[in-house]
Amino acid sequence: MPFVNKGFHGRPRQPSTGLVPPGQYVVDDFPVLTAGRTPKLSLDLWDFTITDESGARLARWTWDQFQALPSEDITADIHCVTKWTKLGTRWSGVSVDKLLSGIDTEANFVMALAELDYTTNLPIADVRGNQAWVAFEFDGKELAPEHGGPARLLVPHLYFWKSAKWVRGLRLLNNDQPGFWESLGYNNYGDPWREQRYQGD
Ligand SMILES: Nc1nc2c(c(=O)[nH]1)N[C@H]1C(S)=C(S)[C@@H](COP(=O)(O)O)O[C@H]1N2
Ligand SMILES: [Mo]
Repeated sequence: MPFVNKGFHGRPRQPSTGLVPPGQYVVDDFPVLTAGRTPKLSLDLWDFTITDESGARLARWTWDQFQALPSEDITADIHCVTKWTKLGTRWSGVSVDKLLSGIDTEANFVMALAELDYTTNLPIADVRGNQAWVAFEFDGKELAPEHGGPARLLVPHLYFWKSAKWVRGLRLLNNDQPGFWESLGYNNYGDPWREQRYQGD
């Protein structure tokens, strides 16, 4: 029987695949991995912007405007490069497809920009096609600060360092550039199914 769970927002959820990528082990808890401290963010000052390569603003939402966008429930398996996998995590968020829908761009890559200068780069194709969200709820509750609240990127098909916590925007890039971990020797793409942990994998 297909698993269809009507969530709070009335959309069907995708089930966990139950599959575990090579070299990973399954955890029940939700580890916190942060390089540095947890920023304190005021929702009054929060915004999410999409900029082009020159930094020109293409779109901007305040917290209230962002909350008014159509959101989706997502169930996904997440895989950290430090080898833990958590199956069937449940989120709510706005798809990046929705955020990019009004924007005409030839960009091939995006840089996710987060608080405290955390960045991570992705091909734009990997944040399109219902594969990436800006998530603001986890397990039916507002996203906890240590897990990236008020909002984080969620790109579950890549290693979890691509899911930038405290994300504040996307910069559209014509040419790829490494983000924070990518410039420290982690793989540029980070496909857990091909075990792309480090440069050269
Ligand atoms: N802004 C920011 N985002 C981040 C990180 C970080 O240090 N800063 N760590 C990344 C890594 S390596 C992982 S595994 C996940 C961890 O998310 P969690 O703490 O919610 O488990 O966040 C990713 N996003
Ligand atoms: Mo990680």
